[in-house]
Amino acid sequence: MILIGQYDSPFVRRVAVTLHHYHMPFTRNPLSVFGDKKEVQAINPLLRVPILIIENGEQIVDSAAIIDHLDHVVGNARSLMPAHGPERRKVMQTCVLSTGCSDKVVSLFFERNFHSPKSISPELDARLSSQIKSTLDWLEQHCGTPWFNDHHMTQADVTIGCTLSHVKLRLPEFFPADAYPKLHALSRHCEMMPEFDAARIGANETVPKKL
Ligand SMILES: N[C@@H](CCC(=O)N[C@@H](CS)C(=O)NCC(=O)O)C(=O)O
Repeated sequence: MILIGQYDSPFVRRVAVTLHHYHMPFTRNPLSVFGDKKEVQAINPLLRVPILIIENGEQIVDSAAIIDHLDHVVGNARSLMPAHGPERRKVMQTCVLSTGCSDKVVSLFFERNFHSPKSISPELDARLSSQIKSTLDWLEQHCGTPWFNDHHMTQADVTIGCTLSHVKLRLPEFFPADAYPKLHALSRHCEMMPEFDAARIGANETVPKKL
């Protein structure tokens, strides 16, 4: 399998961590949605990563669709997504909130990175900031220990771990050291796992200053 995308994307990274967790071999093509626009858009008309090319050549886009495929391949006994019931709903909802938070972090970072301070909309900045902050507050409030769902590592941990490393990288002021004690502990716990270690952001995996 080939995973396309850079690890500074929380969406690409959560796919990589999941692949490593399931011990599924893959190679990575770290194409950039900025520097390699044509190549990425030839595969995904939305010009977004991650993209996973599976063994038969099929191309799957979107981290949720990719992880759903990987979960089916490993089967219920090994899947990071509980098979049914309230636990499945909780993990699903948590992943939706965590990836939604990452969407807002990407939007706010792009807004600030690609506009001059004069042309940034303060209203949009405030809206995105409140969406990020209130979602991190919700995650903190519902976070267990040592994992989000206490004793079981699930896809919620993979996804939140990647959301948090991305917030720290792009908008660290939203995740100060003296706030969110449970999320800081979860982030440290995740980053010590070999599957997270195997998906560290490379020094050259960056976003340009201009589109
Ligand atoms: N819902 C998608 C979101 C993917 C996404 O937003 N990827 C970003 C990288 S962090 C991207 O490719 N952005 C380029 C763009 O939308 O212009 C997923 O879960 O895969």
